[in-house]
Amino acid sequence: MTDTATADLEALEARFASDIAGASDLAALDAVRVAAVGKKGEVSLLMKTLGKMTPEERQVMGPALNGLRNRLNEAIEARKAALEDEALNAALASETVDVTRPVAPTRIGKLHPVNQVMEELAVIFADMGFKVAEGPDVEDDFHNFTALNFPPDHPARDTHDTFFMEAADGETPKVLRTHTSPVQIRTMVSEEPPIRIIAPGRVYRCDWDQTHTPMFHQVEGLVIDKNTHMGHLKGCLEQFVGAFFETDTVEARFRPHHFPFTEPSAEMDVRYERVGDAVKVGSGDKWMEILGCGMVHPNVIKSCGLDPEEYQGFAFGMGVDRLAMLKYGMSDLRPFFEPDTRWSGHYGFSPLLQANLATGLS
Ligand code: 2U9
Repeated sequence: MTDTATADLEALEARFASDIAGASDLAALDAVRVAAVGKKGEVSLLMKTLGKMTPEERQVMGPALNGLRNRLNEAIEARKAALEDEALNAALASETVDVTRPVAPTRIGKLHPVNQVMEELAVIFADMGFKVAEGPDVEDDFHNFTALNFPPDHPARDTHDTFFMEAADGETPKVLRTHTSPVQIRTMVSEEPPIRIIAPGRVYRCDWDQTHTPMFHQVEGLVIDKNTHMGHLKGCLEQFVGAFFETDTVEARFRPHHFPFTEPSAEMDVRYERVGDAVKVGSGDKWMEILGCGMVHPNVIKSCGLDPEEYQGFAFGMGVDRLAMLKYGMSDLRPFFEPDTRWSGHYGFSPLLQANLATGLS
């Protein structure tokens, strides 16, 4: 009896093996799987008959059926993998993308002037050896104020100027960073000098009128080394203004100022004239304030764990939105933050043209 039964099993295996090999797609293969080893498949039904066999028959048929089921399952898996490979290769062959074809500019939109200016800044400062550094928008009091030498009663800490977040249990309240300076603090704490970084990004202040928005963009820069001095600051910033406004005739003047984080501090003005809504820097009879700067305060160097007797450096900061308005002739800040595609169509930049110093920034 078991001899005929095992012969039947061999025939059954040969039939299913041929069906598996002949399955031309995943659906056909699944149909074979159901017919063979599915719940009501032929092999499964045969396994259910084991209970009615004599112990001798079961001793032969049990392992035979188990082996058959395992071999069929393996064959099905192997065929499935082969069919999936075939499907993938067919898709890869038929769905090719020609990446060398030009993209229709209307379909990819425009780069916002703020992003364009940030790209330009990164290119100009990279040429002078600066890296771009980034940090979180939600900051703590230490990185946003204390480490930057803000006294406890400084007006910038007031809720009129700063967005405070509700404190989590047992924690001090977080703030939306009011400047990108915490990024430089984090870099000074975690990296060994020499440091040369710019920190572009969003900043937040409780202010909302014709020329102020509660979120705006800043770029700040920081250089820390052993012998960095005001001459480096002046040379670096004059080179930056010349490159940004694309002129060889930058004339700058530095007016004394006060910031808690720099000493001495200054504001830098440049000679300019208006040409329509945009400005031409390097000629004319007017002076325009362009940025704030100074030598990093020894207290700031100390709060980052560095020795102010060994290290010194300079820092600067400016508004990116204002830089964009000056260079590209926008007179109103509000549309910067409105979803008006006519505005971005007019003032936006092609994302396919990368700012670079060789062929031009914009
Ligand atoms: C560290 C040390 C010093 C960053 C600086 C300014 C001067 C500045 C304002 C210009 C217009 C910001 O957008 S604005 O409102 N900023 O004038 N920022 S020096 O000084 C730093 C920063 C970080 C560790």
